[in-house]
Amino acid sequence: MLIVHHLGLSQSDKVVWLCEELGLDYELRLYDRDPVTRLAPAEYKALHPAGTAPVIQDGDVTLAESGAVIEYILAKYGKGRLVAAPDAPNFADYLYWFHFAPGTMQAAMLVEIVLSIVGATDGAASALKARSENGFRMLEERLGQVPYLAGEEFTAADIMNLFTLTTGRLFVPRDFTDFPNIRAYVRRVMDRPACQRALAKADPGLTIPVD
Ligand SMILES: N[C@@H](CCC(=O)N[C@@H](CS)C(=O)NCC(=O)O)C(=O)O
Repeated sequence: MLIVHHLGLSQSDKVVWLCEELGLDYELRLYDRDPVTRLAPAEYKALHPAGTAPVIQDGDVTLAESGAVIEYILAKYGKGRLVAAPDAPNFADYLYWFHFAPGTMQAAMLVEIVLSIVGATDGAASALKARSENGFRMLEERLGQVPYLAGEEFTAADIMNLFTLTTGRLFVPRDFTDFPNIRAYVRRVMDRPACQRALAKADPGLTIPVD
């Protein structure tokens, strides 16, 4: 059976969400972050050399890296659901926004965390910080044009991006007052029953930033 190892308050919540969307039979194992470092505990780090969430196990396969994990589950068990096919007009959009989450936004969030730890405020720090600002502006613009990131339909590109707009803000606070399209989008995708089920299973009792 597919085993999803979920680290609390982490982007492995997107794997739980995908499994719920697809109606898969899976086993969920929960881990708390170290209360002091807020990093993964030793037993989570032992699952995969990367030492980061998400990690899944499926038979002999142990896989980390969020994009790889989501693509693996979609390819093995998705039956064509939640993806844009190569011949679909929005295929390039699907790919772009799918990879936008780990490739741009989460990298930018990590940079912001490091900058705040070292207290850097110089020009280089500002230029690096501008990356996430630019990313949020791009998301706001895109979501003013289409209801979902890949276009008219909800896809795995949306599953990839929600963490940055919600739980990720517990680590890097971000005010979306001036981003009405992002706020409406977050409510739209979080209203999905599978998303609600995933949040209740992955981080029970957690109130995550929505607006
Ligand atoms: N590029 C990796 C990044 C994974 C990552 O940094 N995960 C965070 C959770 S959001 C983590 O494991 N943090 C705890 C730690 O580093 O110990 C991916 O997309 O899976």
